[in-house]
Amino acid sequence: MKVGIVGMPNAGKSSLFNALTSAGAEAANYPFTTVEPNVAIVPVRDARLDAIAEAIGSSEITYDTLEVHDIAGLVRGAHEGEGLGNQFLANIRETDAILHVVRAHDDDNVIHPDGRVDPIADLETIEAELLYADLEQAERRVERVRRQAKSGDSAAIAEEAWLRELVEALGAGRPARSVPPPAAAPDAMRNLQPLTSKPVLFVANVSEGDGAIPDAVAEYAAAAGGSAVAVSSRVEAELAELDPEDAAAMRAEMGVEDDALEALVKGAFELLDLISFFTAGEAKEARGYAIPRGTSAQGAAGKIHTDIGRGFVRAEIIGWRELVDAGGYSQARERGTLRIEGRDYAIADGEVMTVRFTP
Ligand SMILES: Nc1nc2c(ncn2[C@@H]2O[C@H](COP(=O)(O)OP(=O)(O)OP(=O)(O)O)[C@@H](O)[C@H]2O)c(=O)[nH]1
Ligand SMILES: [Mg+2]
Repeated sequence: MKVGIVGMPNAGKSSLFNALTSAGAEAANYPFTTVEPNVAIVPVRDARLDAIAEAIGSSEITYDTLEVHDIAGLVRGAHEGEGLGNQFLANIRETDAILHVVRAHDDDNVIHPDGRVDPIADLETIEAELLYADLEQAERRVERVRRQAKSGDSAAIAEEAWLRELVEALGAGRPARSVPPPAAAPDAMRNLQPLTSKPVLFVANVSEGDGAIPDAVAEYAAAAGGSAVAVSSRVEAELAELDPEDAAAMRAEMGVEDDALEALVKGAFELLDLISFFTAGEAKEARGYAIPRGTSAQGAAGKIHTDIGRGFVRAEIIGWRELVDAGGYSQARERGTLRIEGRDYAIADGEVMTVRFTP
C-alpha cells in the first residue's frame, strides 16, 4: 500500500513522515524544506503478530509495509506554478491513498505561510489545488483521447465523454471520485489517476498533549467522505528517535496519546478497507500481510507467493487469538480450533493461514 502526504508548507508533513519512518528527512522551521520527494517504507507494526510469534516460537517477525511519500508543501496557486508543490504532485499520483496534514497547533514559533492558523481555510486551499491539478491533467488527456476517438475506437469514445464530464465536475469543485467511469471505458480512472479519486485520511497536527481532533476538522472530513485522526507530528517524530522504553516514559510524562501513529495506520487501513492475515511457522518467520476485505484464501495465498496461489490445494486457518491460546499448531489441532478451508473461503481479519499447495 502506498500513501502520499499533502498539506500546506510547514503543516508538519515531514515531521509526520519522520515520525512514521524515523528516517530523518529534514524537518525545519521554514517553508519548502522538502525539495526532494522522500519515500520511505514503514513497517505496519501489529501486536497480534508479536503475540503469535512469541506463542509459537517464530524465529523472526516481518510486518507488512506501507510506502510513504513526503512532498513539498502546496500553496494557493500551486497549479499555476506558485511554490514547489505542484511539480511533486506527480509523485503521488500512483499512491493508493492520501494523508492530508493540516496544522491545528498554535505554536507561534512556527511560521504559517498565510500568517494565521486556520485549519479549515488550509484544508480548502489544498483540496482546491488538488482539484486544479486534476483539472489540468484531465484537460490534457481529453485532447489526446479525442484524437483516438476520431478513429472510431469505442473505448476511446466512451473515455472522451467521461473526461468531458470529469472536466466539468472538477471545474465546479467536485472531486473525481464523484464521477465514476463508464462500463465501456473501465480503465479511464486508472489511466488518469486523479488525486481527487483517492481516499483521504485527514491528519490534524495538534499541540503536544492535545490528542483531540478539532471538531471543525472532523466535520470537514466527514463531509468530504474521509476520516480524521489527530497526531502531534513533532513530538511523535522526537519520540520515534528514542528507544521504546524511554519513549514510553516520555509519553507518560507529557500525557501524549500512546497510539497516535498506530491509529493513523489503522485509519488508513479502514479507509482502504484492508484487513490483515498472518503466516507463522515454529522456528520460522511470522509475517503479516494486508489484503482487501473479502479476499479469498487462494487470493491471499497468491500474496505470499504467486506459485503458492497457483498451486493452492487447501488452507489451514485459525484466529490469531486461538493460536496464541493454544500455544502452537498441534495443540490447536487437538483443541479443534484449526480449520481446513478451500480456495473460495474469505479470510477474516487477524486469521493465521498455512497453505497446502502443489509446487
Ligand atoms: N509545536 C509544534 N511544532 C510542530 C509540529 N509539527 C511540526 N512542527 C514544526 O513545524 C515546522 C515545520 O514542520 P515540517 O514537518 O518541516 O513541515 P512540512 O509540512 O514538511 O513543511 P514543508 O516541507 O516546508 O512543506 C518545524 O519547525 C517543526 O518542528 C507540532 O505538532 N507542534
Ligand atoms: Mg516537508
